[in-house]
Amino acid sequence: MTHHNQAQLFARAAEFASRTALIDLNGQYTYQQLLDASAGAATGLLAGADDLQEDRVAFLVPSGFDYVATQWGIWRAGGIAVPLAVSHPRPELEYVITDADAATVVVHPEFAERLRPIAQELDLRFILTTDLLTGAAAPLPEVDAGRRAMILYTSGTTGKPKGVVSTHDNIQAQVTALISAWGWTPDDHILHVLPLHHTHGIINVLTCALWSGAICQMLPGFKADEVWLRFIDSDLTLFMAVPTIYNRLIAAWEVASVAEKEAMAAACARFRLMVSGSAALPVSVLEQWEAISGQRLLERYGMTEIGMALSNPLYGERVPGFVGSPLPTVEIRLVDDNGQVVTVDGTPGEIQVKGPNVFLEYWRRPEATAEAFQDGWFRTGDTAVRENSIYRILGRNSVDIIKTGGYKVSALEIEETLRTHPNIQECAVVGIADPKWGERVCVALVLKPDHQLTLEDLRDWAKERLAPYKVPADMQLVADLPRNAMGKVTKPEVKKLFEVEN
Ligand code: MCA
Ligand code: AMP
Repeated sequence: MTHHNQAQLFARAAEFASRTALIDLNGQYTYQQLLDASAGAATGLLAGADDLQEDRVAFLVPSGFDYVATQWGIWRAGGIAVPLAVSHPRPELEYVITDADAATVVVHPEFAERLRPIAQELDLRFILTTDLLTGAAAPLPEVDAGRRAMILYTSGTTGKPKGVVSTHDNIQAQVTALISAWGWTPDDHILHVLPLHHTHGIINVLTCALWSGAICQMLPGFKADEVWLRFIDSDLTLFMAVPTIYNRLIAAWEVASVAEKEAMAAACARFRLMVSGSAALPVSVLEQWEAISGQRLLERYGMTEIGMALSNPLYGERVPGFVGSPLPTVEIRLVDDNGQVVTVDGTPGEIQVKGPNVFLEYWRRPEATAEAFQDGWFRTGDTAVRENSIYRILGRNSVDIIKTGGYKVSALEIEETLRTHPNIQECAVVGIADPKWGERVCVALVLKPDHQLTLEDLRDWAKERLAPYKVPADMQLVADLPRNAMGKVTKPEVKKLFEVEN
């Protein structure tokens, strides 16, 4: 592979210098301001060195200009960006910082006290964004695009989340495929409401916008009423979100007045494209949204390890329930249970992916990386079927992977944490189909003799240890967990405990 310089994103930004790049709660920023602040940040991070040489820099910064300037600063200094989630409690943050073996943490003052104790305990360099982003710029290194750029943590079927390492080339391939497929131009203006520790928010929304010379308007999180206001008040052309968010926008529309509904519909009519992904889009949601907004959502399929892989067309028919066909430069094959490549339409198989978009490795996990590939193809663990050249997702290979609110969570990881609760003897976590969340996290518990536990107490306890989307939404107390003849917990039986309830 020929490697070019990582600096392409920044060279492009220089061409758009005087244009608006970002809008956040504090104001508007041009591409030049982003270049200046990130050069200062890079210089500060380098602290006299020539190149960070892939040192990991973890950063906890709310959505907005400071987040992007920090991310760009890390890249321009030759570091690996490790975004931390503002919603995470201390143990989750500590896990990511430790696993990534970060030497430096950059933190916005709002979150300083959450990270300071961790930085002290681990003896890390601790920098406030207020200091980093105002520094003067010195010459910066040339960074080869084949180098590691980012680590995103993703839950898997085994234990703790793994760090997905993408190179600058991977990011460029992921971004440019989407820009060409979805027709991004400098005239686009997107509203960003997604978390910034996952691909959807970082690549599909933020980096595609900035690569294109477009405007990215960043809100610090999703609130349905606020989003409707922005739809009405801003000249937006694009919106991208998870099905749970479209659900909530529909719910807010339902309680609006007739006049408000007219303004909402008129606002939506101005968009050129709205996209859904990260979890299956129920056909009912697609239909309701189309009735409200006049927009037929473009559903696409992706994964942290590969960026986006399959997409419905920008022009042409978007068939409800289908995720379309391979994006430019992405190769897809389906492989059946016997490891054979599926050649006939209508036969289900595991989606396997090849192309410049596919990640480099799981951070410091060579065995997990090797297991994730079959003959050079990345094994997604998702099953699909192809019909008339377009793909439909059928489900996942593992019951222990749950998708809730667009977040991928591991049942085993949650169980591991819950088992450390002093009142819990045994537990089994399952994902139960849910109209709001796609799936919701539920746990069957066996308590220790003579111990009690309410759902509220369990949730309070879990919130201090797990990301909010991993905290069980529902629980059932049982005398024993259902097991098969081998003594293994039977998850389908556990699921029935909750499904009866519905
Ligand atoms: C939060 N709560 C939940 C969940 N999440 N309850 C059940 N299930 C959940 N998943 C609870 C909270 O604990 C809280 O309860 C109450 O709901 C409100 O919490 P809040 O934090 O306000 O929720 P929210 O912020 O409104 O979250 C909803 C959301 C969010 C905006 C839809 O889940 C979200 O941003 N999802 C997007 C995730 C995403 O970007 N995924 C992309 C990764 P209490 O009141 O008791 O405290 S996937 C990806 O990148 C791949 C590549 C791809 O294909 O895109
Ligand atoms: P993550 O690892 O968090 O990036 O999540 C990737 C997973 O989300 C995929 O492996 C799928 O299971 C799921 N996913 C993403 N997009 C879709 C979609 N359009 N339909 C169904 N599942 C999806």
